[in-house]
Amino acid sequence: MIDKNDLGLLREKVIGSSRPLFFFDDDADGLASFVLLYKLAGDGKGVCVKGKPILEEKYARKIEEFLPDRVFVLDKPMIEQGFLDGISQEVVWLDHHPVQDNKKVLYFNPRKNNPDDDRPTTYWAYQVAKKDVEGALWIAMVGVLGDWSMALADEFRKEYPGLLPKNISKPDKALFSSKIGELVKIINFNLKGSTSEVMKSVKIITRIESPYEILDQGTPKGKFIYKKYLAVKEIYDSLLSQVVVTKDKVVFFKYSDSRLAISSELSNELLYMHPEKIIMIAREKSDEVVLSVRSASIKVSGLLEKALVGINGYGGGHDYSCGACVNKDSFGEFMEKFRSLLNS
Ligand SMILES: [Mn+2]
Repeated sequence: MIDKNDLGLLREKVIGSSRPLFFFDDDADGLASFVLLYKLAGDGKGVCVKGKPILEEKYARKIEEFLPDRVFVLDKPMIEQGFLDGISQEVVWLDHHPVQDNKKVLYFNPRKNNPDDDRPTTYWAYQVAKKDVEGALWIAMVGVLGDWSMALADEFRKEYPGLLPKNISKPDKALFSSKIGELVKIINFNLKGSTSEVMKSVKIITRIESPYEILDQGTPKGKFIYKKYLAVKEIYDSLLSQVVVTKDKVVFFKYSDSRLAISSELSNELLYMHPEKIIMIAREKSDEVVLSVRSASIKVSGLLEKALVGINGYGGGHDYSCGACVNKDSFGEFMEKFRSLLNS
């Protein structure tokens, strides 16, 4: 966990910034932690870091543009050391992925004290912001649940019983059969598309006060967010309807859409619908195939790692939820190896 003293220090760093710049991951956990700390600071700017799990050195140019007095990095698993070495401002990093050993950064991560405590970034941002930020709980729940954690479920249920019914205790059920789960999907779909589109949604989300503005489309801001969700959902649902499930242990589906990366959402939902299967969703992107793999019972990351040996590609992730990027020409060979490992 992150102890009280460290949370207090993190809070001081946020409140004590007059022009903070926040880099955050491009998912619900990244966005929600940004919204909470941005509201706590009362000022600043957010940059959604898409595509890679690492904050690359090239992002330092954002600092030259904005000239912040302090820099925050939220929910990014890694930071390129060159980024930290190249800037003079203090960098504060809040994350919950495996612990890194970068220099020149004030690093908050619950795994430093306990490797098994991987409660989402938003959970910690909420502990820091909840006293001062009105309506912090619903946005916090979106971020936490977006990372498949129920860490705030009891607190949330008390305030919003209609959005998370009592009988739901597992994150997959919450994600795919409750109103708060739909809200996670709405937020995630608003993070798809071009950077300028995403930043427009992000700006609007920071100004939304209640989840019902979005769910019931009660205000123009809520309507905007919901409309963007529907546009992505149309593509998503059409892809979902093309997936063929047979007796095969593996559900494999390949699509090519250069604009929208929605494999992770597709594979999560397919696993919820078919928990006995291994889900493999592949997206073709120029000369690469980006793959998302899920299973409820088989440690697919081990299989993935072995299948990648000698293949032009790389991958990683969690035991039951991982991904890879494989050269188009090697993909057939990779799939053969993966299947033979699965059957042995
Ligand atoms: Mn996260």
